[in-house]
Amino acid sequence: MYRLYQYPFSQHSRRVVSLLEEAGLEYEPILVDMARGEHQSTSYLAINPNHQVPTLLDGDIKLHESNAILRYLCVKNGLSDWYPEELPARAAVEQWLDWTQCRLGPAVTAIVFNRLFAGDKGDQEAIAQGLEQMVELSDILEKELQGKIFLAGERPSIADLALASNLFQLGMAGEIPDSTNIQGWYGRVSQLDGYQKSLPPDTQ
Ligand SMILES: N[C@@H](CCC(=O)N[C@@H](CS)C(=O)NCC(=O)O)C(=O)O
Repeated sequence: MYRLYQYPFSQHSRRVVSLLEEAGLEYEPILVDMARGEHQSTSYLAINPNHQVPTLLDGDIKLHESNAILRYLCVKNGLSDWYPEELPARAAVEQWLDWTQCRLGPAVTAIVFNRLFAGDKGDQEAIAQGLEQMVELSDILEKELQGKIFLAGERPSIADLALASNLFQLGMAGEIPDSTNIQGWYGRVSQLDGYQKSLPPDTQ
């Protein structure tokens, strides 16, 4: 059985939980209570020296990086619905996974960490910069989703799960873009049972 070290308020953890739940894969969730600093503990650093969640354990394999975990689970379990094999759809999934990680993620983290998790130490300038970046990023995403059901076709993929986990985070800060295509797409991903099950307590 997979063992997943995770924290429900972590966007990177939730995308992995969404896939495990959607695909019906058996796993043991292990809470790393970040609010209590458990991600910095010696025992957790031995599992993931990056002091970050999630980490997946599968026998001798130990994996960090949420998107790498998503790809690993798909390949290992033949989840071609979630990680399509046909090249154009595969390329779209890869592109949006990387975009989520490299472009959207840092802006979301700057806003959400500093507004919600950093307390008095919240960096107001970082929030302002994140919000400014979100203007551009929302526009890119809104245009991409024009006429689309999901990012790589008519059914959801791991790219949708990854991106939606970031949007939920933005939602906690009251900053989900309110444009039509993003709202429509986010509504569709939000209806997925596995996505719902990944959400923090009291937000489902
Ligand atoms: N690139 C990593 C990022 C993971 C990450 O940033 N996790 C956050 C929670 S969402 C974390 O554990 N932060 C604690 C820290 O960096 O010390 C991934 O995709 O898994």
